[in-house]
Amino acid sequence: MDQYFNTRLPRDHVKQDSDYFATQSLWNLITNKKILDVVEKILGKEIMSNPVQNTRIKQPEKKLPKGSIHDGLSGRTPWHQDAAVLNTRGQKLTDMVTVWIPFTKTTKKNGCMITVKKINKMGLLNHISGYRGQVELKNSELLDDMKHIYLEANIGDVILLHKHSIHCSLPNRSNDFRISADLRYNVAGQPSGREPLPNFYVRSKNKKNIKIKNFKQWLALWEKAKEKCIPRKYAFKYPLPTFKTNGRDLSKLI
Ligand SMILES: O=C(O)CCC(=O)C(=O)O
Repeated sequence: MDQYFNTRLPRDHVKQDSDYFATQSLWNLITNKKILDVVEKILGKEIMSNPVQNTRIKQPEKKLPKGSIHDGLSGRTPWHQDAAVLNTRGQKLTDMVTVWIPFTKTTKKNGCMITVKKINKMGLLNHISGYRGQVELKNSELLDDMKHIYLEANIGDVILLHKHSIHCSLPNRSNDFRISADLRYNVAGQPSGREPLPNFYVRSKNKKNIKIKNFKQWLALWEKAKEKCIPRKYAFKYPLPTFKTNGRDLSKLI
């Protein structure tokens, strides 16, 4: 179910009938002028849609099977930096911004994201693989007791995350779904960090660069990507950022 509502192909076991959620309304959002105007202020005028995109339906935690409580999509998202879910080239070379969009009002109670003041300028830090393979900042328990900033949001708001912003999300302790999308964009010409998934110009000074112009063409890109992923049986893999020295451990930096 969660994969059915996810924008992108599943990470593993990509098959002919693998679900992903590419709809006209999502296409409209990805290419929305107001969103791109904001992204342009951060990334500049040459912008590509990045395929590390998710739509999340966070279910009330009390209704979740135990194994899903920390799984990121339907449950809590562990502390992480978004650059950590790119492949190694992407981790090194890609300037990416996340545009997080609530479809339901998002509060402390239903599992908003949180961050901590003054810890977002440390560059990429070491991550580990959580118990369900989710990407998790190493030593993240150190953040649990720090003073948190609650990124609560109303419908119509957007939250922008730098690729090195340290964040996680709280459990959904309400009785309703918490629904959101996190769209991502990168500076054109840089690796997407998830080849061969769709990475295409959405804004450029040279109009000829805008080759994907409508929902049908976008869908065709995903189908083409799927064909490439089926024989290798996965859509993406990313070695976790693990630097040789422990100087990149959160514990050495705070
Ligand atoms: O929506 C959430 O709960 C977490 C989102 C997130 O961590 C992200 O977009 O990187």
